[in-house]
Amino acid sequence: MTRSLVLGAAAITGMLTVTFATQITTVSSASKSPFLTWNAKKHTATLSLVAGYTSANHTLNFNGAIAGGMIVSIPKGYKTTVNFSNKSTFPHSAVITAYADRSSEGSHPLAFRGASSLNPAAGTAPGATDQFSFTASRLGAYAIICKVAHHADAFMWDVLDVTRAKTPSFTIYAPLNPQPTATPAP
Ligand SMILES: [Cu+2]
Repeated sequence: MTRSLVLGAAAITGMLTVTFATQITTVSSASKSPFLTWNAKKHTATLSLVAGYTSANHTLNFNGAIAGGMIVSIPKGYKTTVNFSNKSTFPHSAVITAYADRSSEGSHPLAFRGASSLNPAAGTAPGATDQFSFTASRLGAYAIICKVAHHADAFMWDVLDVTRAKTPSFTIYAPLNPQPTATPAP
C-alpha cells in the first residue's frame, strides 16, 4: 500500500487513523463486500452486521472495521434489514444513532425507529443473533455503535450514510481475515 493510496482513503472518510494508547493503527485497504445486498426495485437492503467478526481491536469491531472504517451507504427511503450476530466471546450490540452521538457517554437516541438490536446496553450474547429493520427516512451520516458500556469509546462504531444515490454501496477499510462467506440475498 503506497502512501498516496493511504492518503486517498483518508480523504474519503476523514477518519482512518486511530490512535491507541500504545500504538497507531492505520486501516487502509478498500474493498467491496457481500455484507450488503439490496433490491433496487423494492427499495430494500439487507446488511449482515457481525460484531467481533475478527479479533481486531479485541473483537470490538463490526465486520472487522472500527472507528468509521466501514461505510454503509443506503438511499433515502430504503427499508433496511440488519442481520446482527455476535462472534465475540462477550456481549455486543448495534444501535444507529446520530453521528455526533457516537461516544459511550451519548444517550444514543435511535436515528430511525427500530434501528437497534434488543437490549443494546446489555448486548447480544456470544454466538447469538438478532434481526432488526428500519426505514432510512432522512438524509445524512449516522453512526452504527455498540452500546455496551465503553465499547463505542473504544472505537466500536462505524458509519451509515443515507444518500440521494440510486443504489446502496458498501465500503470497508479493514483487512478482512477471514474473507466473508455470506451469499447475496435474493
Ligand atoms: Cu461491543
